[in-house]
Amino acid sequence: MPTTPTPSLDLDAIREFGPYLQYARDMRVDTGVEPDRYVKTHCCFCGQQCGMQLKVKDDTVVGVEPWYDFPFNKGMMCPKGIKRYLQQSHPDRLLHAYKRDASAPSGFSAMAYEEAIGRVAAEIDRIQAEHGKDAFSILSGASLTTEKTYLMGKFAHMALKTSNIDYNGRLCMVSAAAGNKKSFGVDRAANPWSDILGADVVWISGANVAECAPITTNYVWQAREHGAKVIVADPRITPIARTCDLFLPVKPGRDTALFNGVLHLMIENDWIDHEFVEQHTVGFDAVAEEVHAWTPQRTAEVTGVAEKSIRQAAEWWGQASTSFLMHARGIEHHSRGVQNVMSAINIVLASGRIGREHCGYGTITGQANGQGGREHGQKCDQLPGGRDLGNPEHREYVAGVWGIEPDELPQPGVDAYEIIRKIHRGEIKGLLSVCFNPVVSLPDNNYVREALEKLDFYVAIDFFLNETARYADVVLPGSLQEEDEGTVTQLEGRVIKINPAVQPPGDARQDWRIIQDIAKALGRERGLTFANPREMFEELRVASKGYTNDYSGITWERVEDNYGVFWPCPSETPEGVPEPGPQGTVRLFEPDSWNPIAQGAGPFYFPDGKARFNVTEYVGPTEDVDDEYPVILTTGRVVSQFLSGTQTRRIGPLIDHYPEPRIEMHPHLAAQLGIADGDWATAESRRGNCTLRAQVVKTIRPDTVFIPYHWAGRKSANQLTISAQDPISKIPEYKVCAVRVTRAEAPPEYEEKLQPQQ
Ligand SMILES: Nc1nc2c(c(=O)[nH]1)N[C@H]1C(S)=C(S)[C@@H](COP(=O)(O)OP(=O)(O)OC[C@H]3O[C@@H](n4cnc5c(=O)[nH]c(N)nc54)[C@H](O)[C@@H]3O)O[C@H]1N2
Ligand SMILES: Nc1nc2c(c(=O)[nH]1)N[C@H]1C(S)=C(S)[C@@H](COP(=O)(O)OP(=O)(O)OC[C@H]3O[C@@H](n4cnc5c(=O)[nH]c(N)nc54)[C@H](O)[C@@H]3O)O[C@H]1N2
Ligand code: SF4
Ligand SMILES: [Mo]
Repeated sequence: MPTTPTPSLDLDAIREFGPYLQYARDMRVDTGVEPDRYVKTHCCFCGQQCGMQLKVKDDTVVGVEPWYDFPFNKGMMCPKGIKRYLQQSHPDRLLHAYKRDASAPSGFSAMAYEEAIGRVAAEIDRIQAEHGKDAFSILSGASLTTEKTYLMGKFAHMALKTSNIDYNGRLCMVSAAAGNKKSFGVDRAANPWSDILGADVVWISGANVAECAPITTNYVWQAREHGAKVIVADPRITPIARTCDLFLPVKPGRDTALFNGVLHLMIENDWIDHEFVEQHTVGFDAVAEEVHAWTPQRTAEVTGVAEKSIRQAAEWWGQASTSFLMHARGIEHHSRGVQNVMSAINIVLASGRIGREHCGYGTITGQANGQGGREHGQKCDQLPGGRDLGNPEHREYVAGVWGIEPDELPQPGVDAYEIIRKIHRGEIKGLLSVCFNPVVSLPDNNYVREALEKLDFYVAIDFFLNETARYADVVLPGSLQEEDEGTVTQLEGRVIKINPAVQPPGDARQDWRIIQDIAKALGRERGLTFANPREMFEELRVASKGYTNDYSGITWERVEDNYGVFWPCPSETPEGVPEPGPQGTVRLFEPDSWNPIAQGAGPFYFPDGKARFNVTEYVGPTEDVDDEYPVILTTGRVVSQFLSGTQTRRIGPLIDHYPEPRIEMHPHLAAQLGIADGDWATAESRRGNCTLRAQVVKTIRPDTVFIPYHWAGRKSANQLTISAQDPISKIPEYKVCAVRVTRAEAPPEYEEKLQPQQ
């Protein structure tokens, strides 16, 4: 393909200190224009994957319209989804390949695409020849379609033969995944969201539903309209908490104690479904023994929640006849995140309310493809279909599908943060990143920056030059979601179809083409010559067949015809086992359901068909407060910004909504520190510091401050956070570390940049 010559990219403004980005507000896209066509597809941002229509004119996305028929959101959207169209013709869009160039004012100059691919292949070859296969690593992402994530795993394991691939879901869904696997044997929300309607009690732990899963708010409120009691456990009175019936202001890092305390009361009052526990679970007695010590008084002391409220929560939960429990990163981003998840599941299992209409459980998936992206082989220990890279039988099956010997597959590698540590130690020399911005999103990011500077060679694939890509030797122009097609699996476990609306502009390419171009330039294109994403999906169907995440019965047509298909959806079932309906397995764990692990022995995904109660011993956060660092810092999100902000910090109307990160603190703490609303304040941990304006609000525990993490450089919350990880899931402990907070002078470097340029 011919390459258009270009001047060097004008990145002067994009600097480490509070980057100047160009804002899409300046684009004057006229949303009133009559489009050439409407494309039914889904949002590129969060895991709810709202159905929407893109308005397309002259190969440009010019606006968004509701798609009322899509059943999950019925035309509703949040501010991010409505403004997403401002990315595609954004002035910052990468239209060419770039190389690092010290003589260019921006540090980068454009290069021909083919030359860039050749350079990448040569560096991969060199590094692997000199230092071994594992010396080249990959960091991938869960905003990619499932087809691309499948390709990334295959590229790493089959073409590069490196163990070292992992993904940004390591920062997101892995505690939920591990807890679900240990309790249920399978990792997916157990129920469709329609089961929330009609639940007597809705329990929400550590999820800022209204800001981070906005459409779910509607489900919760509809349940409330029908009389449901809503319980929210969070250190902050979030917007959903303002409308709940019972608020549990849990101290960060204490959720296992809270759930153990609730189970204690359920046992004491005999609010246990004995028949279900007996028939469908194992391990209850050991858990009962563990929670025996969690009296309401002790639970209150540890969690900071009043004894009265704990008793009320246990009573409502214990006596309900239908219920839905959901949680998100608030209980999962911990060094005991998996324990927290299992302790939540324990109160669900004890109630017996799962696998039936209006009786449900679900972890709220974060990224667009946070579900599908964690299933098909881009995790460091995984093969497609949820199979294990360390399991000889699984290796044999997938190797058979790929036409290679099992011995040719590498052994499991290490998690994303450990990849960074290996880079820091000089054990890994090369990195390819796609759809991941670790400089902003990983904890203790001063360490991450040091590591990136040590790389021999780094190539990043993105459509914007994110802050990590600024460390790259070569940047390749990838595709936006609307420039490609494929499937994603949204938070209910429903596989849906992303439809292409426009072509990638300039030299930009669909990400999968770029990966295959690299494989070809390496001379390692065997198995990586797909003509389009549909071919990848067809292979994935076979590669996932017969195991937990079985997609073999799903076709793109079936997805389009049924507003999505829920996995597992086998292409054939044993004699006597009914095929799943047209929408696949909508609800998991129905009493007489069949799955490939239990083979009819019971509804859960273990050989005996029974769910597991897991003993959840309470262990506090890795770094607790002390005299030197007396305040708890917790971090998270705001409604108008998304993740590392690469995308949403470029969309003017979203910036206007929340232009700068602030340190949220209670008036009591603020008074103690002599800080008024709007004053500058410095939060300092053992790892770094950050000076931001204070936002004094009554909606947070007085012992805790909150900083949203969507900003880079000196505004990044991850300068402060700790890289402690859960020993099982390896998720970082974003939700608790210790800081001290002091009043500060305005930091001159970024005072002037408070408001985006007009
Ligand atoms: N607007 C917006 N929406 C998003 C995203 C985004 O960046 N912006 N990202 C998407 C992604 S990838 C994800 S993972 C989800 C995240 O969605 P959520 O998990 O809902 O969001 P967070 O803000 O990370 O944290 C949720 C809540 O946990 C609380 N919390 C902190 N510590 C604790 C604790 O120890 N215990 C309890 N019980 N609660 C605690 C915080 O106060 C916060 O209200 O959102 C998705 N949706
Ligand atoms: N302190 C703190 N840190 C956190 C969290 C927290 O709560 N607190 N939350 C964590 C969580 S839950 C998450 S999910 C992570 C997210 O952290 P990241 O994954 O690093 O964040 P993203 O902004 O999604 O970065 C993805 C990059 O991929 C690009 N991208 C998006 N879609 C595509 C695509 O289709 N193709 C290509 N080529 N590129 C694409 C975007 O432009 C962006 O530059 O952050 C984590 N970090
Ligand atoms: S960000 Fe999430 S809630 Fe908002 S429109 Fe997109 S998918 Fe829907
Ligand atoms: Mo996430």
